Amino acid sequence: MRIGIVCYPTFGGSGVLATELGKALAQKGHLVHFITYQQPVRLNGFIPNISYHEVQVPTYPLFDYPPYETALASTMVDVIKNNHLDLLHVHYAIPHASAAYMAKQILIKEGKNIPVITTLHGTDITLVGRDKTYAPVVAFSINQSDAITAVSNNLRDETFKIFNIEKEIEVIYNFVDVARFTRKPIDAFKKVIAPNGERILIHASNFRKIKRVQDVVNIFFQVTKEIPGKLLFVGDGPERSTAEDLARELGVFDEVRFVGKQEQMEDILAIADLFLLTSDYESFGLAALEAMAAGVPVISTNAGGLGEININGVTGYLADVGDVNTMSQQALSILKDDKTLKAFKDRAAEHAKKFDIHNIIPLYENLYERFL
Ligand code: GMT
Repeated sequence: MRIGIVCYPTFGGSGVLATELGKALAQKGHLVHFITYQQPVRLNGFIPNISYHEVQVPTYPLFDYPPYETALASTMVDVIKNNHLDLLHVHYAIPHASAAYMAKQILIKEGKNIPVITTLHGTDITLVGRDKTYAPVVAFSINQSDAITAVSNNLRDETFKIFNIEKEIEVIYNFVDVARFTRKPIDAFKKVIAPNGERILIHASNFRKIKRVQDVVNIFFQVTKEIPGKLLFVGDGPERSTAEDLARELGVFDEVRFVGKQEQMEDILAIADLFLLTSDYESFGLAALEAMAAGVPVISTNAGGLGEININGVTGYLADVGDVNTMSQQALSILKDDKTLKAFKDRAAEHAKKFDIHNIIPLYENLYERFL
């Protein structure tokens, strides 16, 4: 098949997922064309069967806001026509679903009906999409898609609650390449981070408000009152300074490392003992799944779809949003002895296999085939 993929090229979960999907499809022999405004971060190195088309947005003194969506729709038309694409798969509704609708209508006038599949990822519905500034366009363009998928049952249900959706929404869970995340820890790296064998706790996100990174610091503070630990913060974003300030205030700053945006998550996760995800909402929590695939148990909130991947008492624990006391106790109960920790690690790794890339990619292929 010749497949166009549209996504955000950044470190966010939707872009990571879309890029990994494209790479996996290309490996299976499909021809994949990425259409984005920048090279996606996980699209590194030359991969046969993959082409990348950058959306150029020419500016003009009249434009306070260069019209990205118009440029994107025009690029879609160009790429679909010149590469004879069979379908277009857009990730994150805003503005990809409406740009795809525009491209589809243009091509219909030229005698080509390109199927459009929209995958909903989370904030495109629950946070940004529901804002009345965007909602009518989001609802309309989702309804105009030939197929709609959501990354969890929770997101599917939320979408039906928030919008008047006239079509079925299929749930296709996010996936992880388990083989890639099954790594032996690099001892030298572990020694640098935790020279005295401290437990290593980790959080990875875009540090937006919704992630509640202050809760991560508070949990770490409570844990290290009882056992020695180090905290790794991976990623960057607006709330980073909040986390830094709180770590200083609580006197744990020296035990915390901010390692910034990282591509080699598998190497970092390989040395970690516990992943913390304290979000107000997660449609899925791809970062937590990647942690589990690397054998790292997860303490998370029970918000959104997190309960669909993190199994309470098995792969980690879940607690109410903001309940840092419970999450600290849960963290301690996992980290308290090597035997318990090992049992949680093994079960997390085992459970992640359910979401292995090899199980999920065929679900997308089956969906595509229905439109050919
Ligand atoms: O979490 C973010 O802010 C990034 C966002 C994105 O669109 O990249 O992540 C969303 O999509 C991921 C991939 O499907 C999910 O794993 C995340 O849970 C979801 N984030 C939220 O729902 C807040």
